[in-house]
Amino acid sequence: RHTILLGAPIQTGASQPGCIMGPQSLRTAGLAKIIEDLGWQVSDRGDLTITPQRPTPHPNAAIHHLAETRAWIDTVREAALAAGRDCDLPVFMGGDHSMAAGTLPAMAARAAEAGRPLFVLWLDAHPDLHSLDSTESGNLHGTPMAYALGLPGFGSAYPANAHPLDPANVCMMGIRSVDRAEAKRILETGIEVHDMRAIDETGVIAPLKAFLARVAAANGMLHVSFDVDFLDPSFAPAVGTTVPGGATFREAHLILEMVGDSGLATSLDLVELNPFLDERGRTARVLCDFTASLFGRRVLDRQTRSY
Ligand code: DIR
Ligand code: MN
Ligand code: MN
Ligand code: MN
Repeated sequence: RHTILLGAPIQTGASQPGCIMGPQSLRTAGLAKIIEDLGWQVSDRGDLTITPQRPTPHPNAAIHHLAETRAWIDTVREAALAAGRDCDLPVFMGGDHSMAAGTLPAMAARAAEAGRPLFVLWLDAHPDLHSLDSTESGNLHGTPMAYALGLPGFGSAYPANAHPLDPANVCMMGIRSVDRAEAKRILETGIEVHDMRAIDETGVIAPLKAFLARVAAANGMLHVSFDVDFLDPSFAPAVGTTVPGGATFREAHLILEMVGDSGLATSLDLVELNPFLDERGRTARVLCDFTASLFGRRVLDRQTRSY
């Protein structure tokens, strides 16, 4: 099987710089070799770029870097669709989470071509359900899920979304920081949200098994969107928006192994890694380990490694 690595060093959607180094940090941590050692063919397509943008104004004055975000969305969407056509499981290396405003519509278009529904497993402290009208921080990494679902509040500032996601096909885990406008949208759309309270009560196995069974029954494609702040900051500190009480190493590991066992994943985002905030590459290596789990690594394959 074949995977394509694609870098999208976008950082203008986040609150502070550093995600521009995300793809290079994952490469330095050995991501390609780790996946190759699991028997995959790996091609690294390098990093995407955008040209400098003239600022575009928006009625919501909190918003910053709208023109850059829009340029990234268009660039990422095209390249992600091509990568999705050319391999079994592309890995999109961010970059902040606004990258997903490109990868989600691309994977939805890819699924439509294949005549299959797209499902999304969203691993994040945040639901990223803001529109351009509702964001208070103005950090556009808080908007990709709302945009991918085709929810209102984007006007023509983001490109028209030709393949909106079905909210019934989205499963969120790890959620523990939700703004008021986002909470409203969770209720309105009925998205399946397993917040940290729910995970404390039920664990990850039962809800994930049920979701994966739905994907399999529908012959769905499955995109996994992995925001570093899904993880507890105690072992994954390299992210600009840490939220205490995140997924433990063991919870995250189990989730990625279960998804790997299912063989259902057809694309992966690795986003919000800010190497400027890391401790000697620790978080990049953690991400590589979880990616390896998704790509099929199991305990008996693993070489001893300490952080
Ligand atoms: C917050 C934080 N909801 C915002 N969002 C983050 O700025 O809109 N998403 N950090 O990853
Ligand atoms: Mn996010
Ligand atoms: Mn189409
Ligand atoms: Mn987040």
